[in-house]
Amino acid sequence: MAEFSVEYVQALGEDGAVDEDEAPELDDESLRETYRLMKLSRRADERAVALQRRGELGTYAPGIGQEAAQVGSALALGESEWMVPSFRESAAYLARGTPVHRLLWYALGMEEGAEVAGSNFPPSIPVGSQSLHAAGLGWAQEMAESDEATICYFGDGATSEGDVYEAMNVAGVLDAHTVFFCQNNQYAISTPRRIQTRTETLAQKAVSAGIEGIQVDGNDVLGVRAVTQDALAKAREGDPVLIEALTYRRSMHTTSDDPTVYRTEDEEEEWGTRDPIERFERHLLETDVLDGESIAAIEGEIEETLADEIDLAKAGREEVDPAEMFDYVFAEMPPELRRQKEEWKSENERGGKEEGFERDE
Ligand SMILES: Cc1ncc(C[n+]2csc(CCOP(=O)(O)OP(=O)(O)O)c2C)c(N)n1
Repeated sequence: MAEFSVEYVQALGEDGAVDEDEAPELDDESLRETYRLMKLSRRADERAVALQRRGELGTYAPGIGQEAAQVGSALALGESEWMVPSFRESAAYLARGTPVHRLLWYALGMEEGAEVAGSNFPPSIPVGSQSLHAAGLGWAQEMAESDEATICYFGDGATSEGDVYEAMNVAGVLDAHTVFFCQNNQYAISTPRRIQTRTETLAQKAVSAGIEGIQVDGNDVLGVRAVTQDALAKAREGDPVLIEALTYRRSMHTTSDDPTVYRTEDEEEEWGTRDPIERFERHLLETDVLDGESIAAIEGEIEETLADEIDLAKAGREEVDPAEMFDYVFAEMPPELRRQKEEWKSENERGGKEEGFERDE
């Protein structure tokens, strides 16, 4: 008979108390940098949504509310280790040193924003499919006897996809160096977690693949960092781990979604009181790692960075011929696609379809 239990970790409580047994050892500089990245991500997402609303950006999936889960985990990863994201990982990308303009290029439909940059994969839209790539990368690391690992991000909805189970199962069998990082943000578009699956936790899905599963408070950046560090250490030795980070998507699924039609204001407010940035900020103020002045300086620097990055994104977009959108699907363009490209170009020359950002979905 098999028996299992799922551990839940929290290092920085909602009341600001730190459990020293669970918290990672980080110096003040690292704590400040963690905070800066979480704030940068929040503001980058807010600016991106505003750009989309003005018709200057395509569809965008903000990670507002998930900054602790993403920054805490991404900072645990070594620079040359692989990050395999889903489509909501702006904070993880920023923690990996990706400049904001690259994230905007992706949302502008530019090929340049969808390249493998450093050891970061591009966003993956088919839900859960990237977990297979991450299992493959982790297997390659095992075969190469590498002491590195791979982290893969996906959501609660993705755990209902066969791909995610298959990836965890094969990772377990082949000793892949993969950490599966599930951000349980309580929703898969409008489907709430409670009807996503009958299992009590998502972490226990690891049990069916024979790998370790653990839950962490995903709004606690210290807990996430510690749990991910541990999981990566195991993965580097050929023991894959599934982490379920309990968090909340505070804004819309994407800019084409209106969450007010499927969830209540009361619920949003309740999760608002657990905001990961506010919780961490309170802790850093109480421990004198930050004060009002240093916070204002960080905020000022972030606004300047974003202004420059948005200019860079727009300048890059202007250099690209939108007709390129037809170019990257087939090695040899089929006649029908060539016809569409020609048609698009001639419309464009007549000024018909130049204002190309109207659409959503
Ligand atoms: C295979 C597949 N099915 C459906 C979709 C449409 N879709 C896009 S996001 C999404 C929900 C994903 O939810 P979750 O995995 O919880 O991640 P989250 O969006 O909350 O980050 C769906 C159904 C898709 N992109 N790919």
